[in-house]
Amino acid sequence: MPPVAPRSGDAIFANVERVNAELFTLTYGAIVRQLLTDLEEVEEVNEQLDQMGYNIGIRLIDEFLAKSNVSRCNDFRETTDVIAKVGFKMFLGVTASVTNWDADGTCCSIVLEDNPLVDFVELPDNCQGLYYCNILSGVIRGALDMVSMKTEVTWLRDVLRGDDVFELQVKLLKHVPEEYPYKDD
Ligand code: MYR
Repeated sequence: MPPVAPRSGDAIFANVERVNAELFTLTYGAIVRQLLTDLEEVEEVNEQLDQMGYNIGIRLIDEFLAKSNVSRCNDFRETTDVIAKVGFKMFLGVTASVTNWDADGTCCSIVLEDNPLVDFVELPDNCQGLYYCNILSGVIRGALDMVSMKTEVTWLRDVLRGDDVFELQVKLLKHVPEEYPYKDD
């Protein structure tokens, strides 16, 4: 029998991380599958995933702000950049880019080339109306709600629907800046 070479700590952690990521992906897939079984219409599944994401987002923002050391953003551009570069990295292990800004800086696209949620996923023909990753749009909407930004988040492109990348449009509907009981000066 060949001797078993001891693996370095780094190799073990890399392996644990990979297994965790796969478990996360498979668990999400199982949730979507269950919703497809339980609900009659694909649109209801989309709605349910978005709502689940929203409920996660309104809680996740605290963890994000505590762990990321991100300070208050000056505008919506900075906020979307933080989501794409820091938020996606922290919770999904990938980064995204921000493009397609409108003239007044209230609407843009977050483009995702890698998306671990869809590893191993192929949609059957009867699920073509499904927004498989709708949990993500809900997470963003929920997290932004907690920092006083009302948004509408819509999928424009989806690899599972034959597009080359994932593209989420984030539209700022209303920003209610928090008022502080003191003046900075
Ligand atoms: C502020 O101005 O208070 C900072 C606002 C930062 C908002 C960042 C929201 C992070 C959402 C993470 C989404 C991850 C999706 C996988």
